[in-house]
Amino acid sequence: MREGTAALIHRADYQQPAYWIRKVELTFDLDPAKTIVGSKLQIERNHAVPHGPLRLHGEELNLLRVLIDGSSVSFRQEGHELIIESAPDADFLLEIRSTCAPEKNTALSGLYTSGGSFFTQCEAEGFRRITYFLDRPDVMAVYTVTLRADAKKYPVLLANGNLQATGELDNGRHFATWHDPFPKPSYLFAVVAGDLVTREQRIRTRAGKDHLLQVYVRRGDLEKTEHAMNSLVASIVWDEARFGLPLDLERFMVVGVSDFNMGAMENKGLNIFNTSALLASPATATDTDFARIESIVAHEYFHNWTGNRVTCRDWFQLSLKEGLTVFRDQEFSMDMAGSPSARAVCRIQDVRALRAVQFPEDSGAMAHPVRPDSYSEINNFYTATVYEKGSEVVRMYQTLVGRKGFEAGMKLYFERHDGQAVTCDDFAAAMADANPGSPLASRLDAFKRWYSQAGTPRVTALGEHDAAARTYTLKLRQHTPATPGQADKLPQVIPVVMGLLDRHGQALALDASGATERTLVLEQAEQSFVFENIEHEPVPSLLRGFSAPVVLDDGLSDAALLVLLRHDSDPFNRWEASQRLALNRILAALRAGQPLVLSSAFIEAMRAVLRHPDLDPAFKELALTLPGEAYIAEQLDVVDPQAIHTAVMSAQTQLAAALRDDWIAAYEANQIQGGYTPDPVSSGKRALANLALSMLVLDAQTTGDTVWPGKAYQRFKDASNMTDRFGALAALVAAQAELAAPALERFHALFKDDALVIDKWFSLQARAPEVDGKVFARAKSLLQHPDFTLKNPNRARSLLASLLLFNPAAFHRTDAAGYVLWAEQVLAIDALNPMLASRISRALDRWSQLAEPYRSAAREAVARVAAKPDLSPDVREIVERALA
Ligand code: LYS
Repeated sequence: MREGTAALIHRADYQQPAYWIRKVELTFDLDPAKTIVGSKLQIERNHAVPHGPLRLHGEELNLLRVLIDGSSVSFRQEGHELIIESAPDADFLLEIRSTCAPEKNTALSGLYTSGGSFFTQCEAEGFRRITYFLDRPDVMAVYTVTLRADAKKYPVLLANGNLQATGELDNGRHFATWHDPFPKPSYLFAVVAGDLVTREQRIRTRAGKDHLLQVYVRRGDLEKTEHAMNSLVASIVWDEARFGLPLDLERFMVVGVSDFNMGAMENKGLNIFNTSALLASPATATDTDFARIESIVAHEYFHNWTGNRVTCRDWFQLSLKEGLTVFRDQEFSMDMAGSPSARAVCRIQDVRALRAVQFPEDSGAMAHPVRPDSYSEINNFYTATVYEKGSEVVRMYQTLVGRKGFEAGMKLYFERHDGQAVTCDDFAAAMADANPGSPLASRLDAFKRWYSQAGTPRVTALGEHDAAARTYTLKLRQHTPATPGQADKLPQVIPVVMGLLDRHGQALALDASGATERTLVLEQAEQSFVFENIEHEPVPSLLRGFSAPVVLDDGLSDAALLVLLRHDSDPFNRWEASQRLALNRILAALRAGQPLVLSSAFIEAMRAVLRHPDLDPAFKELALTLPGEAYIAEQLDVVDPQAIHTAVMSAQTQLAAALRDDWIAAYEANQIQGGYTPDPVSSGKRALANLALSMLVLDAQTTGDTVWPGKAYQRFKDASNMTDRFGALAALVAAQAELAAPALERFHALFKDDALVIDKWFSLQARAPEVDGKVFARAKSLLQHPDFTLKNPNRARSLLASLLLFNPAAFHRTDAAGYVLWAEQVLAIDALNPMLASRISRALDRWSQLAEPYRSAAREAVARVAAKPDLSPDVREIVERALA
């Protein structure tokens, strides 16, 4: 059912439910057209709140009957609620029978079918599309679930917890009963039924308990599950070693599904994964895919404690589990990477992603605090702010209390809250109470502004050297810009990890102890820090490791940045210096409206990085990759996407030409002999070789050289793994080389039966650097490709998110054709899958920052969509916020 403007739900209005559900018994008679769900709920009144009617959520359900303690009862249905006025005061048993239609469920929320099997997705509010319930995370119950289905079509029947019974039924049907001993909120419920195969492994945890691990996938995909299984085992080992958190279930299952709205879901003991976040083989997945799978498998597994054992009281607290779990998966990936420089590479990649997506979010119409104050559709708040900025907030706790202190805080958090549904405040209190006397404990209230204030703080640093007094005074200032609904902000608590270097790059002692690194805590609008015994003007290295999610303006000259790039002991800041040098050039050209000319100092610095004997290839690749167009746009008050693209392309062409011989050397030096492994060292080499190749093919387009495009084509044909093959293909496509077309055709023919690879094929074409509107035209024509469909979220995203969200120069056109396409596709997808439509609709939530003529045309497109009466609440919320 569709409604007009959806109502806002406010965090301040939270109230406990009027009833608790303690036990749930569900039976499913599975049928794609009409599944019958029987539910028996043990309910008791919550005496802590005023007496009221029992109001159960239910959507898209067909109600058959309602009984209380075996007798019929009067009830009414209002909107998405089933209301029973006269529920008993004493504990009672509520029985409900209803049906739903899984095969018609294109929203992929609740119970749905995909590839002939049944799957569920309940977070945040999908359970109410399965049966009537108090579908809110603070209602935790023990579930017993019986699945009945055709034994031939659905030989595998899975639900949360432990398998209790199985057996045959009449008419070729069979059943399985599962019991989950852990009380859980409904959003963690899951069932799966289908014709699936499984990879199994047994492990023993430290306590000597045996556990069964299973990865379920479609027939034919089994050989692509080894990496996921290895990642799961590594995650289990890591969580026990790092945080003392063991696996608490006899059996832990992971299931892959091709139709899924996001990456994966942490249902208790039965994680469900988008196949794109699960399946990998060297021939079909890139290094990036391998790393992403490892981190998502870990993320969902880590939720078993941070999310499942301790869950959220209400959805405003989403970052309590997501920010914390992203932090945990980032730490895991770093620990898995091993060497300090491989750890830094992980950190750099995480920060790059934060800046590319969360920073723009935080300065646009959808800006919201890590703990939002209101929403109309909770699905719209599974955002980079809640996840990635939330993770940065957790990281700052660790910076302020230390690694040991953080572990102590986690321990106290679980001692206090295991089995409960709690808030971000509870987490903060545990961290502070476990670390009395820490810089966190004394400033906890101010620190918690990170949860309540939206917007990215701007920190300005000004250093002053007093030669006579031999002191260096560092003045730090902070300011957080206004965001929708929050005009004035208070100062935040900002940990600034820093050091000072002399002109030659030598680290200076910061105090009498000789320490060369310190964490300054900036907590006022303006604060000065004085360093003694500083002979000469130093070069400050601030915000090492990106110690806080802020924008830093330290006004460093190119000369100072070059010192940092060459000598800083902090690899993150070395990388940052490379990015700042490039960014300064690009911004200067854009602000002056002049063509970009790279200075020879910059080019020589980049050459030195490329030639450096000790730097890792992975680091070199990151340092030599120019800042992304979205991040550049962030630095400007008025954004002209075409001008930004032209400047970046020009910088790239110049780097390609000026370093040609070094690119050749780097390409040749980074070839790997022998079999494929996705370890950080090999993937770093492949990344640098791929960057070098793309530079050489790009340069060949200018010079008319045919050797490098030919070599790229050869590599594309002969590659023994997807990273090399796709890298070569991407080089040809990005340069618009003549060989791109035959390569694309060949690639499609080779992989036509592998949906995940065909997604890459679409995405590569839609993300290619725009030249004269060709990329847009090609992407538009791909909408008609027989392999394209809006119904599969991975496929829809591969073409449309790539074009509309990640290719600004192809999307923002002076003729507004991009906006017309946006409106058309958002509406078409909204009719099928509101969650997906809403994601795509966000491509225009920053229209007001655009330069003309983009600005007016974009606004018009948003207004046109907003004028449609039957939008989903999901899309409605996005377009209305955009226009507000
Ligand atoms: N909790 C899931 C995760 O691990 C995502 C659920 C998204 C629900 N709309 O990130």
